Amino acid sequence: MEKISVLGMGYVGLPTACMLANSGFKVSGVDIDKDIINKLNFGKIHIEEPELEKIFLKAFKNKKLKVSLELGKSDVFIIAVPTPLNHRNKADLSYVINAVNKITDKIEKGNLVILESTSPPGTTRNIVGKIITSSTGFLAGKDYYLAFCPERVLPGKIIYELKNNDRIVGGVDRKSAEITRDIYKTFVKGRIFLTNLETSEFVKLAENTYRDINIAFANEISLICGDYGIDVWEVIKYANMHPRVNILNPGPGVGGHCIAVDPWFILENTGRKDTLIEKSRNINNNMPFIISKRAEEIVRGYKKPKVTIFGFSYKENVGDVRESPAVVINNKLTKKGIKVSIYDPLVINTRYNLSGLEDSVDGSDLILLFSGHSVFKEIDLALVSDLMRNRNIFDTRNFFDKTTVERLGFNYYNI
Ligand code: SAJ
Repeated sequence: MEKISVLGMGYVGLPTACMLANSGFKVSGVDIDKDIINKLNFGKIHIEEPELEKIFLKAFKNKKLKVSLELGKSDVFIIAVPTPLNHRNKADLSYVINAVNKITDKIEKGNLVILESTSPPGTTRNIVGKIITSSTGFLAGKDYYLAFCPERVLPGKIIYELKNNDRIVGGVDRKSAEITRDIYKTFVKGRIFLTNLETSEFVKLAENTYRDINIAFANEISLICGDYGIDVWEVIKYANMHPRVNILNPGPGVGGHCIAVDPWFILENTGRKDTLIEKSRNINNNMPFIISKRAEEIVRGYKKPKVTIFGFSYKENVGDVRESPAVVINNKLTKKGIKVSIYDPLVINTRYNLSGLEDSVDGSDLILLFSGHSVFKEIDLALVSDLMRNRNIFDTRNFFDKTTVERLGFNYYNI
């Protein structure tokens, strides 16, 4: 197994392709987006991620990684394309299906096909495997190898986690899982466990669903604490001192393409109703509405109010705004006739109108801290306070120090 094609040059496919190339494989990175391929061929990456540029340039300059719109023949095909949610909360597998259709033209006996894209249980066997069999007559485990090897990396720490996290590989048979393990073992320092296809698909979904439910619990108790006039952050801090308690943080909503999506994939094909999983999703989805309502209440009474959102990406220290609940908050406030300005120095590619720090706070009545980027710690709040019309901070992440901002004359509101 020398030649590997990675289909999908996104935030999982590109780093994985670079790692494999730097481990000595001849890697071909394939994407359907011309702009991405052109940019990569110019030696530039299209994703903001620490260390990624360095490992990409190494692989690219050594000619171990080539990128193209066309898929060629290969020993291994890794599918790392998006699996978004459609409007009925079901997995949109169209990118996976397109990728598999391309593979069916090139696959030969003895090749290995690996699905990395997070998918509902059964996808590797019943979608990937079935398409290959119906187009080529090849049987998984007999004529070619088939595996599921989910990514588990955290945006912002992708390169570190690609190397160091444990991996759970599912194979259609033992041999498929073993060959996959041997390929990933060339760069993974973590442990690699082998199981069957459906178990590894489920494990990936269970991890993200567990996190979603934990955050939903944090969000729910934040609302209940509000009823009692108790500070939820203090409650969580003390509760987490118990050796078997680890409550996550409440926040203005759960975004990104994983935690807000994967719980629906777990439920897909089961027909189960009234689940804890669905309730948690709804609690988290409701948070941006609760936050925008509260912001509206804070500025009620001001003439032509202006709100400044600090941090527009779906979470701290990343520049990714796709599926960011900040978008919901922005839309809600704008619809209410409130002027919204957005300051996020990490966000580069967006159709939203972003402002520099001074413009964004000039004449503002409220700073709504949405994502707690570390760089915000360096903001001169005294200068900001001079520029604002009314001094209010709504800190949805417990990011600022209450005493410090109050000393500067701000009214401080927490979640
Ligand atoms: N959030 C909270 N409270 C918290 C933690 C997160 O409100 O205590 C919010 C964040 O602000 C964000 C959302 O949840 O909007 C998701 O952020 P995240 O940091 O929890 O997760 P992702 O989506 O960036 O990455 C997750 C990771 N999964 C787990 O930690 C179980 C990552 O390891 C996965 O590889 C990734 O999903 C994925 O691709 O599936």
